[in-house]
Parts: sequence; structure tokens; C-alpha cells
Amino acid sequence: MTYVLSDIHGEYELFYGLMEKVRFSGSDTLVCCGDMIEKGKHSVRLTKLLFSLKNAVLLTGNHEYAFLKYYWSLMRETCDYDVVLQKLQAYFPYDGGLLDWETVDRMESLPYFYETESYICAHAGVPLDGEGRILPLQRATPEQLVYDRNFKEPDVLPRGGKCVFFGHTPTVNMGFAPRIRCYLRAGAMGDKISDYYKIHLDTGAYQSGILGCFRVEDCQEFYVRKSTV
Ligand SMILES: [Mn+2]
Repeated sequence: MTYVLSDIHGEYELFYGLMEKVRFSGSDTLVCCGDMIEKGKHSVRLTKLLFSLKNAVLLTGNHEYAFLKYYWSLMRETCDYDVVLQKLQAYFPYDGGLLDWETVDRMESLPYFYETESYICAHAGVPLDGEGRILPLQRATPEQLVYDRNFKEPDVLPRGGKCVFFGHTPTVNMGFAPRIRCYLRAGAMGDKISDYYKIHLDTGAYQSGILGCFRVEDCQEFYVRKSTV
């Protein structure tokens, strides 16, 4: 089975609890649509756990992108790699000491989108033309994919048949419940992924204490909340 989620933001325990709940195993696939780091206390611990999974597709979010931009600015200032690593560790006030070069290098190699026959994943959404058709993702800039402000709006529905998974803005910030928001096509049942225009994944885990994921094969949602993990 394939589980898609986003915006874990250092909430290691919530993520671990969610994986236990779905009985995530070596035959499953995880797709994380970015923003593993910051806000919560276990950014590096969580990132290393995600990097240790063989069957995970991890994407860059705006928080990883901001971290990488800081990293690239440090590399322009000095050739002393020890100084650079120290400063990168200080970027994470709680568990920065766990940060090593392997983790930094992996972070730098993460893609900005993931596309299959039936769905697309990108942190903040995908660029659309005037008619709502999805523009070629290979030509999108990292900034478009991690900072998009328009795609989340309820009346923005991508045409073309592929469902788009995204996060970036907690659904509560738009006046909705801290749940995954699914945008069902008119007349569709909702039991297969092609029934959806887009799926907004950000349950605002850091603030709401609720983290959810969406199972692609049967379109089921799963949630954990802080008091239960
Ligand atoms: Mn974000």
C-alpha cells in the first residue's frame, strides 16, 4: 500500500504512531510531501528516520528549501566544513547535535515533485495555466513548487485527470477542521484516486497535535493525535 502525508514538522512521535497505526511494513511505500523539519522538537531525528526507510519518496518543502539556502550561503562564506556543520547544527535548537554530513547531503538531493500514472505530489501544489491544466513540472522552479500560494484555494481545481497531493498550509488556517481535505470530482464515488482533483494533506500537526495520511489504493484516511501516541 502507498501512504501519502506532508508537514510532519519534527513531530517524531506522531509520525511513529501513525506508521504503527497503519502497520507500515517493508512492502508499503511512503510519500512525504515535504516539511519534515522545524517547528517540532525532533527535526533531525525524524529526518534520519525517514532517510533510513528504503521504501520512502521524500520531497523538499519550503522549510527544507530554506535550510538548503542557508547551507549554500555558508558554503560561499567559508571553506571550513567543520564551521559549516556547526552552524547547520545550530539551525535546529533542539536536536541539531544529531545532524551529520550524510543527512545534509541527502536533504540536498531530495526532489521537488513526484509523479505517477494517476497522481502528482508537490509540497505547495503545482503550476496551472489559465484553464487549470497542469504545466510541465520539469520546467517549474523550486520556488513555485514549495511556496505556491494559489493552489490550495478551494476553487482551484486542476484539470487533466491526475490527482494532486499537497500540503504547506494547515487546513485550519483556511477555516477548516485539522483533517485531510479531499476535493472529489462531481459525480465520483471517492473510492479510487482518479476520483479526486486534489488532496490537501496538512493537518497542522505541530499546532493541532493531529497527523494524518492518505492511502492511495483504497482512499482511506488515517489519523493519530498527540494524546493517543
Ligand atoms: Mn510548507
